[in-house]
Amino acid sequence: MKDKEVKKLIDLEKKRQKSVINLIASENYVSSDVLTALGSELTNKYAEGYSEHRYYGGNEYVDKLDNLTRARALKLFKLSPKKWSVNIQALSGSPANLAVLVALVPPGEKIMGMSLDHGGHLTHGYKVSVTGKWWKQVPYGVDQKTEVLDYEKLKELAIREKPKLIIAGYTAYPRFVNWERFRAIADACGALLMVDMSHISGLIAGGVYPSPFRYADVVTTTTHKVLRGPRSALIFSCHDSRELDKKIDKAVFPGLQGGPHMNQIAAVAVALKEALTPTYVKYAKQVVKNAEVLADELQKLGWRIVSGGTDSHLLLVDTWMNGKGIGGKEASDRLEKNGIIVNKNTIPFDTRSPVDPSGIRLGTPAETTRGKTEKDMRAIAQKIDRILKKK
Ligand code: DSN
Repeated sequence: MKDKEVKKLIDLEKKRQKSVINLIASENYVSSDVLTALGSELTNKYAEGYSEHRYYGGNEYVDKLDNLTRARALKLFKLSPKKWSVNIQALSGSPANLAVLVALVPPGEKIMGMSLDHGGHLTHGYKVSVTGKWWKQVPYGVDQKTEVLDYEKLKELAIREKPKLIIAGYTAYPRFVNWERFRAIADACGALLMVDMSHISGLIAGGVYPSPFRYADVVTTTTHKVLRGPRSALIFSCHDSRELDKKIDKAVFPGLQGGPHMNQIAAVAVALKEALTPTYVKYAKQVVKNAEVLADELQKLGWRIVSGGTDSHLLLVDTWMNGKGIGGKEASDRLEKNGIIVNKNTIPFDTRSPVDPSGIRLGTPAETTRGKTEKDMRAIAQKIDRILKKK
């Protein structure tokens, strides 16, 4: 690479990534094939439109790549093209979620989404996101005592508020979600059900987390978390008389975006094929085992784990413990100084501020990619404990 300044920064970041223990629940390390596709000549191509209906010439191979990627995405989640469509052009998770709302919910209407401090995402209608400005969020959360979803309370809320669309699937909820119960709630108030499976799509692909497809009308996912692809997103929608898929395609292009990033789409295709292998299934299983052991060991060392554990790749540690411990910011800073990268995180019913909340979020996808197993997780938990308890 001729640009020495940029080369130096890339090399330093590469070195940093290798030298730390990465417990950011939403990060991962992609394969060299994914990197090759990302850095390919496909970045030179403009391909506005959809396969076989483009606004520029020269899309012979791009169309083939587009068709291949969509076929792989449907195959990975065991979906029939007769029942499901997938849009592969959204540039990442936030624009994907916005596209669904633009397509399916008139501005000013209500959308029901989990509050940010309980584990929801900004784009599920939080006030600082455009999704909270153009639509009215009906916020919901977990039960204060159990710290898990209370489906009866959700149903009462949905019937009272009558949102047009309900969003399930979160960024900081460690437990299984009962998609069937969500379908019943959506039906009880006449809402569409959208599942944002960004955090768990890799676990669903690996068969270690329940699939939402039997129950949802629309499913969005980023591709760079457990799924281990490039930063991008997929939007799956039911392909029926309601024409949700057509509305979503129009919202993505020309509604919100211009030309798709075809190099990114090629890298998604590579990651999807990787996720279709037995090696990936083994990986997904290990991700969950590692998270369970990390939670268990921290609990043994005296830390409170939100909801008492995890069913997935992530866990929330209450580091504050009603003033007996330390704040999430200090915890995250201290860990980073000692080579462990995490993010500070609110816990449900947090009394502290989001910039210095009561907890941290830990995830195992990245370290599992690097070959870590249960014994490493026990050692990491002990290291975390020593760092956080140091006076
Ligand atoms: N920012 C991602 C996360 O860390 O969960 C969600 O988009």
